Amino acid sequence: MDINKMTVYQIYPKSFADTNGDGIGDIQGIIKKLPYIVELGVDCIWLTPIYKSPGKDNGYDVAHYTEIDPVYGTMDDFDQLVALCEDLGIIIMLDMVFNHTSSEHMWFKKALAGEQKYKDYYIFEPPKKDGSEPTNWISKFGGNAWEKVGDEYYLHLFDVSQPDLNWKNENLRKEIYAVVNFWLDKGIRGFRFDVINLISKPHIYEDDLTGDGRRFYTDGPHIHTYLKELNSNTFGNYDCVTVGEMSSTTIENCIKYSNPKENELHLVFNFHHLKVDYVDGQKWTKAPFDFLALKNLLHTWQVQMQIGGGSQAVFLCNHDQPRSVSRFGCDGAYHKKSAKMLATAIHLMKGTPFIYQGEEIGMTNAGFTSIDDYRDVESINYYNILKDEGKQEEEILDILAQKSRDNARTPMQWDNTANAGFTTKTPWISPAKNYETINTQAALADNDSIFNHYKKLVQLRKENDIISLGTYAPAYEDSSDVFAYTRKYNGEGILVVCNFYEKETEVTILDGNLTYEDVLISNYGDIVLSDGKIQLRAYEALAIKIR
Ligand code: TEU
Ligand code: CA
Repeated sequence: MDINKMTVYQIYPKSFADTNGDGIGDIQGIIKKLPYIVELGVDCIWLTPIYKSPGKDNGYDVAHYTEIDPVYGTMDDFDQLVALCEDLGIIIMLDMVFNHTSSEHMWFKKALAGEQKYKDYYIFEPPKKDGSEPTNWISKFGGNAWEKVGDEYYLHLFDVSQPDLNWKNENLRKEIYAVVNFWLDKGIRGFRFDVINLISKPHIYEDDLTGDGRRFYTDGPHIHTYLKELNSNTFGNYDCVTVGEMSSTTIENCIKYSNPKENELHLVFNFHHLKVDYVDGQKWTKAPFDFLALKNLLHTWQVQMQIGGGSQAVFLCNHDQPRSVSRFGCDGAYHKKSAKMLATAIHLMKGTPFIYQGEEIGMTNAGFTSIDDYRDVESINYYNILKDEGKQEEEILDILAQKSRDNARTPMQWDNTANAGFTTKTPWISPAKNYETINTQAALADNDSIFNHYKKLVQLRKENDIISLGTYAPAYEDSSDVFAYTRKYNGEGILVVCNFYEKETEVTILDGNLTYEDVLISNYGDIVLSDGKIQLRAYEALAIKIR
């Protein structure tokens, strides 16, 4: 499997396509839309969790790892999808959630019933002497990370309904390997491991006097040993692609996670570049994004991962993030131009690009104005926390409109009919109001669409070794509005130049002999050169051949 030539398309099944009118996307919906995925040209589809789950965190609270949740269909539906994808040469990447289970998982139920074997699958600790929580750690979804049952507490780094698993326990690790092997036996060759760098907890549990506790369990003490063991007991024996979701990680660890010599994973996601609109590191705030920080983080990770021989997933959006065109581009007057610019910036980098469903048509933030529109557990928790802190309703809704994960979870916009063609009945979450103009039907009918730009980028990566294999170097590092880099391979290269703003700007030509024929891809269709400079219009993006 050539991960450098591959582009992955992320499907959030719940919001993709509903075929039975219950308002929730399903496996048959994915099957129905396979021709659309083929048209885009991607090599792999990542499905966020479709396993049996009470759905408190939309499937990231797994109650049974080897059963399909009835809301998505049956195992027969899944097998049908696998067979169809195999014929089409599309790899299915499944989401593996092994930091925690649902509190509805049989293991946890047995643990609560007092069965020691299963208690040891989780992390139970006695209270502090005063009876309070074992540590002051904060859950990622708000509040203390420990929940009391009887006279003990269990750890939940996420929702209270997501108890953390105890990876120190070898029996638990074997259960996990059995799950991965079950899906390997079904022919699955792609895995995305949810918050996998949080599984190795510290030897002792202590208060974090300087932070929220993450420094004790992020990239924890045995993490590399666990991943090597996971690899050798499961997917390491097959031709697979794996990607680890790394929360608050470091480059040094990500090199280890993904350098082939380490036999851990193939790719990593990091999120530092998606925190550039946090105020003082806090997500639940509202602010414009810091372009220089974004640029610096993208460059630093590209360069350092290259030096260390690691590989990364490159992306601007997923089901946990606001929509990239609303966040880093312009979802008004320069919708098309800026969406194509962002795509160009990401897809010509070193690594494996991930497209999040709807990104390829420039889907925008949800535009919700009432708390009743929101469904996400994290958003609702923080709505209440911000209220308790004394913030006004209007300000809170403003923050949610910018930061909520539901921005990316509105129904996929297929056409201009009711509910964006996602369902014939009531959708589980409302679509964004702009579906009448932003939808796949309109995109497919327009040669100049964002969709066609993505399609071209996916194709270029497959055909062009400079993009898949070339070395990366930052360009125009001093510019305050342009993000640019070069890629070089076997004496040939490309220069990628992206204006992140509406305001026109310019950069000095590196090579004096550029002509329009040298443009590999652009969002304007022509290039403006004058006085030895490339003149860049609003949100202009260009990839130019260089020597
Ligand atoms: O997300 C991990 C995670 O910590 C972040 O994505 C988080 O939701 C966000 O940054 C908070 O500000 C993964 C999954 O992608 C997410 O959907 C799950 O809710 C979470 O793990 C728990 O399984
Ligand atoms: Ca359905």
